[in-house]
Amino acid sequence: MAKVFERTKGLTDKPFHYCPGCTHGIIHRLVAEVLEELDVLGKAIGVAPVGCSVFAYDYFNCDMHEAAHGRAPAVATGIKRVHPDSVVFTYQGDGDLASIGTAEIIHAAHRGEKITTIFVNNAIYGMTGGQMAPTTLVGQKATTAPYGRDEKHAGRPLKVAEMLATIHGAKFVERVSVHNPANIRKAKKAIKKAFEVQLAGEGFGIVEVLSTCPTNWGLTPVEALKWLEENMIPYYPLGNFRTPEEVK
Ligand SMILES: Cc1ncc(C[n+]2csc(CCOP(=O)(O)OP(=O)(O)O)c2C)c(N)n1
Ligand code: SF4
Repeated sequence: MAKVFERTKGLTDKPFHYCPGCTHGIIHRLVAEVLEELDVLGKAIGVAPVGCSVFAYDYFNCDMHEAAHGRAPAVATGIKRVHPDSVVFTYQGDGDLASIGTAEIIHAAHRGEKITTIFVNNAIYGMTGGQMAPTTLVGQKATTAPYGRDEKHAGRPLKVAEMLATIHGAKFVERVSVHNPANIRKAKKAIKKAFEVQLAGEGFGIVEVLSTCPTNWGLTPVEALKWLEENMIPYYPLGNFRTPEEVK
């Protein structure tokens, strides 16, 4: 019988530890499939963050390195400069990238480092129990904002893709979502383009992926997908903010 679907070689056999309905797993699969399709698993080096995806180093079937909280772009910079022929990526949550690691991501983009960042925005600190992140929506409840994020106190949520698109060295910037199959397909295309930008030697590339955290949002997996669509997408519009001519 003809095989119509096969598990990607880009993932190891280790079962994911993610909560039921968490979309980190989908995003892992997309990155792994892209690395396999581009035939770069043998020269890919990923940098895992601190956060729920800390064990990414066990899941991706390529060389992996762990970084201290928020420092993945700095670690990836060093790896890429020492091994310019490798394909280097970071996988980071919004607490990791948009809070403690804000300086590292802005300066990696500013320097035009030839690395690819997969930025998982689930609007909350997942691993540590649901604290407010820079990306938490106004009115959204968090353990450190029990009445919901107050704009007067915490400002508006940070739009990372829009902010990085203003930086010259950021050559590919796109925001996608994985809340339904059509968007999962678009997300994969964007991730592939971001890696192609690196392979073309163009500069820094980032894909912001809107993701769910049913556990800390206090919703079922299905409710969480709906909540993302109805609440996150209006504030975080999907789309491409920058693509170099070479990969259009
Ligand atoms: C230097 C340092 N500060 C704080 C922490 C605690 N910490 C671990 S994970 C995390 C937040 C992770 O949230 P996010 O990056 O959004 O990823 P998620 O778990 O939601 O995927 C924090 C604050 C730490 N491990 N190291
Ligand atoms: S706490 Fe949230 S982000 Fe972390 S694995 Fe569970 S659902 Fe996913």
